[in-house]
Amino acid sequence: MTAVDSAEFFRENGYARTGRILSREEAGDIRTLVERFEREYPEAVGKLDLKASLLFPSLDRLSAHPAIMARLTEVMGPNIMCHSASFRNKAPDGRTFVGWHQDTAYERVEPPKIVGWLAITDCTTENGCLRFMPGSHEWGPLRHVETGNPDSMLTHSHHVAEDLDESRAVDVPLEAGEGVLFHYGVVHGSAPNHSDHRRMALFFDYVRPDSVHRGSRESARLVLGVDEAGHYDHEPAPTTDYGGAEIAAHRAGVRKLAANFYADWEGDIEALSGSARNRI
Ligand SMILES: O=C(O)CCC(=O)C(=O)O
Repeated sequence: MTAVDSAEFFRENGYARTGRILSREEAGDIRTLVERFEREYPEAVGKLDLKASLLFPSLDRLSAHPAIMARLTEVMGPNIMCHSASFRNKAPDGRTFVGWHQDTAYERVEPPKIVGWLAITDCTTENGCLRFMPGSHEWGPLRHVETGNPDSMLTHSHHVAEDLDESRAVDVPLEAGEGVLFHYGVVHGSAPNHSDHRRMALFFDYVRPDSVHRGSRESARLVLGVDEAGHYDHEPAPTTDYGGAEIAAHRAGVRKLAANFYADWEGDIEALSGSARNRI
């Protein structure tokens, strides 16, 4: 049976399983969309790493899915913006991993963002499901180190610098179509994929419209309620899959995000992602 955690569990532990958001068939449709995109535009696969919901109407609709909104409002209130949508597709290579980290390491937003992470394929301990350090969202910002490890799925290849008591870690296996919400400050990661198939996941970063973001002005898309604060530029809804206007809106949004998240990045923003992260 699909496990569901309460809002109280979220406040205590920094994460909570949402239960089923999509049917297996609907999750399969997203997989098909991604695989078709990878075949047709292999050079653009990195665009799936950030703000992917600006490129496809079906992902934009999913970012505002009533079942996700119902769970989010319990912990975020009635007004919600989607700041980014990212695929994390982990090859079955036994190497690619996500080190223990807090998302707050490179992005400071108050109140912190909440991530809605959806399993597109079954995500198991064997194929590297998400793992959490329960309660670590209350630990405050931890020091992180950048390792340069090419097998890290994180573009800064960072992880928490101090020793963690791994015996406290909790794996969160999910069936395709199930989700988990987590607090931006919770320590999380995922181990290599030792199965014979790719692990696929899609997550949305959600912010409150009245949240205060460190750095220059960014954009986001209002998915629930109203924006009375005006802290973010409003992003347009995509109307066609990977059309010209969609690509332009995506580029504009990613540039604003990258100005803060990758402030010290010296390379080409377009080439930021898709290296280890969404390897086919
Ligand atoms: O999908 C995963 O395994 C974790 C991804 C993650 O934590 C991140 O990209 O910040």
